[in-house]
Amino acid sequence: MSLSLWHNLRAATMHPAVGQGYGLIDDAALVIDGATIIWVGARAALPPELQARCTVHHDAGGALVTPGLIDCHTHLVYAGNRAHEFAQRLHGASYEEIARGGGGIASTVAATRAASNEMLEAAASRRLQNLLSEGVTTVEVKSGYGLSLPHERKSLEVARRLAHSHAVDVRTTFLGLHAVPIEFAGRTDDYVDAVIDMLPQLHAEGLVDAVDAYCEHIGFTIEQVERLFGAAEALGLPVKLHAEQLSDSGGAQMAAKYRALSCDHLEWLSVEGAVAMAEAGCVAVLLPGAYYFLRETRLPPIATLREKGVRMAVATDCNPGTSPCTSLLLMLNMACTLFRLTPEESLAGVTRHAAAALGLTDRGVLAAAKRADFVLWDVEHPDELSYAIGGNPRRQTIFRGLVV
Ligand code: DI6
Ligand code: FE
Repeated sequence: MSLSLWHNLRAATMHPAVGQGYGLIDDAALVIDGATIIWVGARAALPPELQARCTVHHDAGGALVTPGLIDCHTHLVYAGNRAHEFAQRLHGASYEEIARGGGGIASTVAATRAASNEMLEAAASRRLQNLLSEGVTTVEVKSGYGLSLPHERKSLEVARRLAHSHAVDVRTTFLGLHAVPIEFAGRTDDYVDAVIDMLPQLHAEGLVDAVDAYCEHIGFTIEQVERLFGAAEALGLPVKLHAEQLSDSGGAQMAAKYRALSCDHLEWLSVEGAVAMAEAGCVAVLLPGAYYFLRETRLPPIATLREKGVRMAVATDCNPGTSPCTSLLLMLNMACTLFRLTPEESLAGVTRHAAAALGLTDRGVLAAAKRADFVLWDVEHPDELSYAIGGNPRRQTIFRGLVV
């Protein structure tokens, strides 16, 4: 069996067993067997018999290596854009007013339904390429701009197909409870029933890795989301939740009852919510792009999350309404500047903790038995990844053991 050796690199393993923060190893070596890492450590500690079995040697030229980045919250598959609403907001309209007036998510639903599979895939592919250019190797993609069985299926299929044409692993999340489509106007509970009916079908087609919902006063109530979560639980599907973004509705406590993988946004999260999340092992996915773009002023309770031991992830929330963002590196910077995360916390938020937010245990750190998804960067120290605004220091991505 042929092994490959990567050497002359500095590793930010992100592995707590290696050390606090980045789990740094200066002058590191990595041994890869096919798509799997089988050894990581200081080069001087590499067992000679293992080195002897390495038939391919890669000199990383002193680069920094990190795990492949994971964008654990995106709405990548949609048609059109909402630049006109951005302009409306600059003239004083609020996001909620635009949504109530029939714009917002509804306008993207109309555009997405009208788009052909090819158009939808091309639009998503352009956004995905931006993410990949900055070292993303796993991306989560939510549906939620279809809102009927055929259109939700179309979005999820497009998302899955992206993995065939790009060097990335795609995880799909069914977000049927994103908004009420016009054909159900005034009949929200009937729409919730319809979504509960869609779930087993989409699941049977292998299109659903997790189930999400938009729990908000302009979205769905706790009771409505609970009905869907009950159905997901019966199918053995994990759940996650858009929670406490614009108000504290107690969504986090409810999601914790269903052992949600993550609660996302959380600007209005209460202490009780944070405690419930900690007890359930639920990851807090922080979305500084949406906070920035909506010019929110209320920060997620970072100190409380830290104190209660809730793991924090960071993602783009790439969507046309509240975070038209395809730069995960920019989110690292904003997580630090806006949310006051440390650079170590930010990088953990797009690696180890992002993996946890997707229920994935085979990635997010550089360690033996993990997937060989990693990125070489032209930086000396990992702090530089969250420090810079713009610029892209990625040198090379290795996906499943292969140089991309
Ligand atoms: N995620 C969402 O689903 C909504 N906000 C957010 O952060 C809105 C998406 C949209 O306006 O299209
Ligand atoms: Fe979102």
